[in-house]
Amino acid sequence: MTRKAPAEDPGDARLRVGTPKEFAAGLPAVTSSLRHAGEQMGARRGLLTLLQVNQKEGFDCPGCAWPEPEHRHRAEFCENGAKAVAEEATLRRVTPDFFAEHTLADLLPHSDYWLGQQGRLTHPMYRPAGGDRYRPISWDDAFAVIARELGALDHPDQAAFYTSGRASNEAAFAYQLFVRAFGTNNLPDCSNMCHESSGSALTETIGIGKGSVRLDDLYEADLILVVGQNPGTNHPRMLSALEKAKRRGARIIAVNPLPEAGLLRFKNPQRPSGIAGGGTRLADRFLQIRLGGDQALFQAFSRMLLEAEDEAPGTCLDLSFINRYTHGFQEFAEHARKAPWDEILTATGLPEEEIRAAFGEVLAAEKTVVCWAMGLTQHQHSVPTIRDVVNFLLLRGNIGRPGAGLCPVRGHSNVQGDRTMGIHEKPSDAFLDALGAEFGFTPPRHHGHDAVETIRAMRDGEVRVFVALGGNFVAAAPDTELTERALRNCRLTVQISTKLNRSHVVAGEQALILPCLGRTEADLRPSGPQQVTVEDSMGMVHLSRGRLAPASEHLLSETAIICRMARAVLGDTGAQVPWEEFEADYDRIRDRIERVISGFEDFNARVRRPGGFALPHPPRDERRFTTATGLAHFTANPLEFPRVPDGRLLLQTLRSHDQYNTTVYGLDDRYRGIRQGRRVLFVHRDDLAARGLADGDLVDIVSEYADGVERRAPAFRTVAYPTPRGCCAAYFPETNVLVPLDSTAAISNTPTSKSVVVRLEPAAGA
Ligand SMILES: Nc1nc2c(c(=O)[nH]1)N[C@H]1C(S)=C(S)[C@@H](COP(=O)(O)OP(=O)(O)OC[C@H]3O[C@@H](n4cnc5c(=O)[nH]c(N)nc54)[C@H](O)[C@@H]3O)O[C@H]1N2
Ligand SMILES: Nc1nc2c(c(=O)[nH]1)N[C@H]1C(S)=C(S)[C@@H](COP(=O)(O)OP(=O)(O)OC[C@H]3O[C@@H](n4cnc5c(=O)[nH]c(N)nc54)[C@H](O)[C@@H]3O)O[C@H]1N2
Ligand SMILES: [Mo]
Repeated sequence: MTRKAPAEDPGDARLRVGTPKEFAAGLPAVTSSLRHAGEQMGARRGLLTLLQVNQKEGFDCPGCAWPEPEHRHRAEFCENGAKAVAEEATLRRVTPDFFAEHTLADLLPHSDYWLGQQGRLTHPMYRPAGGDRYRPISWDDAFAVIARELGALDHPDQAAFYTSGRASNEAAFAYQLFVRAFGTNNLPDCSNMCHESSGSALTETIGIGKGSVRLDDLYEADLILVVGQNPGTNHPRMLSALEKAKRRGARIIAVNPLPEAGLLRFKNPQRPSGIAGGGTRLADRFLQIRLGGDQALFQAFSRMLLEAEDEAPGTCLDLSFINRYTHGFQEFAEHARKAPWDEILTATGLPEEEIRAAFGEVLAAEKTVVCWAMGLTQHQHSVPTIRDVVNFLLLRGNIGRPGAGLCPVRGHSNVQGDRTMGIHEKPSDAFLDALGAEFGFTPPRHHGHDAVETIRAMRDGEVRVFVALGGNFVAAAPDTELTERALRNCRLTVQISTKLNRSHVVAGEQALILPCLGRTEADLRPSGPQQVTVEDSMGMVHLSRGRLAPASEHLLSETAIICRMARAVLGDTGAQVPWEEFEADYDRIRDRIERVISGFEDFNARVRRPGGFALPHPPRDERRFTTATGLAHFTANPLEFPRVPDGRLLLQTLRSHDQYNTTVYGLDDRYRGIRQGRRVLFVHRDDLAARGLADGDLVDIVSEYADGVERRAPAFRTVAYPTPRGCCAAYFPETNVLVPLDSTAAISNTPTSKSVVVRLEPAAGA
């Protein structure tokens, strides 16, 4: 399986490689924000739009899920939030004329960047079976097509309903209700490819799959470990929080194979000294760990904590917390004391002195927070790794008290809220009971397909209709060639989207594009302007209201699309849901959310208070652990780490500074010194030399997996880079072709996008 480079990839011609930056943000971030906004929206609309981001009366930034601070700056956004907004508020349009001019075959060779740059979708479009292009369709006819195809299935489980984490709480609640009333739990979502490992590990060990810290905890921490995360690019507003923590005396340890600019030094563009001065040094220590070595590191820390307690009993562990609130300590301690140093050193690739020096910081800190993102969640052993993070924090009672805790940093701006609303292929019985009782129907009980299982089921002809509420499934999913075949194998694919993307081009026998309003746009219904709600990474729920004029008069809100689709598909059968009322006034949806999901008492009133409200988090709020035993669980996990055959490298697939997942804003990765190109492979200089290669050579990346299928991504430019020996990095989605569908994390089933075994071959013709 080889994926050709897209037509407009500049490849050789324009790529420029400079030195990686040592600081994030500062003036270049400000100019970059304004440039992107100006290009897409014009200077005036651009500036006015940016000033509404994350204000109390404005819209929630569609960029990431990092929470808003209590005291907001006039401009509470970041460079990459600004790009996300500009991307949505663009003045460019993809009209029916565009589709009349381009067949699907014409669109296929174009890059994701080119597709996204065409602009906002304006009309519902339909590609009938056998048609070579999309043509306009009315909303009613579009819903009739969906009703016909869903009605023709032998069983509701032959359909799957994907969600990307930008959907609002109201849209997500209505969607999962529709899907369950239709009769299936096939609700795969982007979480399955993202923080599922965090959710799995945390639910097992502390009883709730969400992080246990708030912003204030970060400010009060003595030590913050930032592990497997690149906040300078992906959560830039987190840098302000780290800076504030730092000013209050926190120490920061960055654990990452790459010396990411944002982790090292930060110039806060919201303070004058940040524009002109040298900025704040963030990480006090940088552990340049090998890919997948984190479980070993946390086992080493736990072992050393136990040994320190042995040496000076009563000084290191929080035994009263352990005795009162936890389960499984003895068994864990016995196992952790034996954590083998030789394997720890191999797995981490770190010198023992460095681990011991970092441990000195751990020991000195009374209150510790661990933050993490995809560097921890997308490995085969991610769930045990995160369990070992929990063990580490439990030892010193670092869960459920101020200044300490677990901080999985979420990606999409409402991915956490969508799960709270029931977007889950494995719903709990309690949730289904409450949903069924409220709406007078019997929800299906058997679990549905997650993202990877959905691809298999489409490939095998078991799922025939695929509906996506946002996202870009074909480009975000692993094993691109296989996923494309799977989607093409469907009778019907339906994409509810704001912008053109690959999932419109690689479609089922019949395909529908249902264009929707974005977060920035006013949603006017007969009962007045509507607002939606979202939940951030720290469990705060607040309102979001767009104000811009919609990109086209033909757009519907996501919620309206779902309600109308539900009426067309379900008719008067099954659940008693007032879809018309829901569509007319989202307060009515919130009334029902309040009755089904705990923590939303008095939802409509509380969410209208400035700043919204916090959802309950029993471990954080009252050290109440909602596990089977009612206690937090220590777990004894065998040490795992990726073992790479001789001559092979371990590849991680990550984000550049100019992209939002599959949306490519531009071709630069400023902090890593890359300009005008995305087909680059970051490799250690000695690993290049060992293969007889040099910096700048053109190579094919070939993935090796037990199924014997050869997966090849051709024509990548090597960049000698400070990454650990044996580890390399390249951008997704270009490298998704290399991630085998069956290579997933144990338990969470998340594709192992951060550990793909590869070999390098000189590119054909190079
Ligand atoms: N601008 C922008 N913002 C975004 C996104 C975006 O694409 N663009 N995406 C959003 C989404 S959905 C998400 S999930 C988040 C993603 O946020 P991140 O997780 O920060 O995203 P990645 O680019 O995947 O970066 C992974 C980081 O982990 C490191 N890493 C990789 N493997 C390992 C490992 O084994 N151990 C350790 N310790 N480190 C490792 C990499 O070097 C890199 O720094 O960002 C969200 N915000
Ligand atoms: N190899 C590799 N693969 C990965 C990852 C990785 O690190 N490496 N990361 C994974 C992760 S963490 C995630 S979260 C997934 C992301 O997977 P997805 O969430 O499916 O992908 P996105 O690129 O975020 O989706 C972008 C599309 O969403 C649509 N969109 C944008 N805004 C809206 C809106 O307001 N409403 C609607 N209806 N549509 C909208 C636009 O059409 C846009 O093209 O990718 C995963 N894939
Ligand atoms: Mo994500």
